[in-house]
Amino acid sequence: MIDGFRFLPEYFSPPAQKALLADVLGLLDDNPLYRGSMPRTGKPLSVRNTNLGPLGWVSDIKGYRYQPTHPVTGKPWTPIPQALLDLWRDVASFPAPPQACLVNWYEADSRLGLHIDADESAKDAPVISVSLGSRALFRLGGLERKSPTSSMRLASGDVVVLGGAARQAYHGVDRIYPDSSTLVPGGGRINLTLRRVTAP
Ligand SMILES: O=C(O)CCC(=O)C(=O)O
Ligand SMILES: [Mn+2]
Repeated sequence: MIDGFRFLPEYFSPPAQKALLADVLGLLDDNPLYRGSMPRTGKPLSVRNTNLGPLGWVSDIKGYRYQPTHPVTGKPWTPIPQALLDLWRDVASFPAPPQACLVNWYEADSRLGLHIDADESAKDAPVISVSLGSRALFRLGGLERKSPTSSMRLASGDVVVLGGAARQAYHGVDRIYPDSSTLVPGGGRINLTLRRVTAP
């Protein structure tokens, strides 16, 4: 496994998952899920997104970027919930807080192609990911698209840390296992990724 990858199974207990999910669902009214699109082609993304925090990751025909406002409502994103800031303090080993929490909402047939998280200038901060709801088949590769990959299932409450070399590693989600959890309404999966965007 590539250096700097950490898997923290069941980091969040079932009650903590419920509380975190309630926080996130409660914030969707002000930060509605929307469907972004691929740069250049405009092809719709398979997952719907929203963000929390001072900056949010956005993808549209013009490209990938971070911005302080929701692309549909034009309003600032709501602050990142305390439980996620606590997670960052606990595992990030980074002296400044995360600036973006990307919320990915996977439905039964959603997937996320192999990619590197490359739109942040704070390259020495990890990306920390929290899974809620149905299980996912997560694929982790190396520094090149053609590097060998390995797959693992991520379940509700699991946390993954992409730090060190793994921060620049290819990764993606091949599929989810819909209805493997009843936590998320509709049997879907929510993934939350905490990111530091600018160097402190
Ligand atoms: O859903 C996941 O487990 C990974 C999400 C991810 O890689 C991303 O949002 O960049
Ligand atoms: Mn990613």
